Amino acid sequence: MVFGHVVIGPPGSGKTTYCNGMSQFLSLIGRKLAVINLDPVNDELPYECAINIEDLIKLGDVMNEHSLGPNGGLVYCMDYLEKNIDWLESKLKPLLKDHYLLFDFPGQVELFFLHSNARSVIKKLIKKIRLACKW
Ligand SMILES: Nc1nc2c(ncn2[C@@H]2O[C@H](COP(=O)(O)OP(=O)(O)OP(=O)(O)O)[C@@H](O)[C@H]2O)c(=O)[nH]1
Ligand SMILES: [Mg+2]
Repeated sequence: MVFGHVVIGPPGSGKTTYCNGMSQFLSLIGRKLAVINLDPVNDELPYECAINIEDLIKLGDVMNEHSLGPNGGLVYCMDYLEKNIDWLESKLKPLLKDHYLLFDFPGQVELFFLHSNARSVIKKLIKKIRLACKW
């Protein structure tokens, strides 16, 4: 069984702060943990990041190459992540045995409502790594 938190919520609601605090707490109680940053807008991460979406795709590159603004660029990045979910799976594989996983998601509402690509990424994660989820 894989344990972890998929941290979602409105912009600025404290998702990254929560991941940072929870990672400190888990470290203190001796748990192995991995924080997975899936927010391409997270510039300065306060936590040590095991997997970073920036290694797959960079928002700045997307905005330049496709003449998109930050919101359109973010939608593009999440589409790209969904289409390349194998990249994430392969990075997660070595962590699944004994790490507690914290997924830091972006907060833009359009990712969850107008477009469902972030929702689809979450569904794929839950299915593929059998992450038990409590909403
Ligand atoms: N007062 C207070 N401030 C908080 C709390 N959690 C986070 N903050 C502050 O709120 C701001 C946003 O926090 P983040 O953790 O970056 O929020 P986020 O949800 O990751 O933001 P996005 O990734 O931009 O959607 C920061 O300045 C935090 O210091 C909290 O529980 N109380
Ligand atoms: Mg954040």
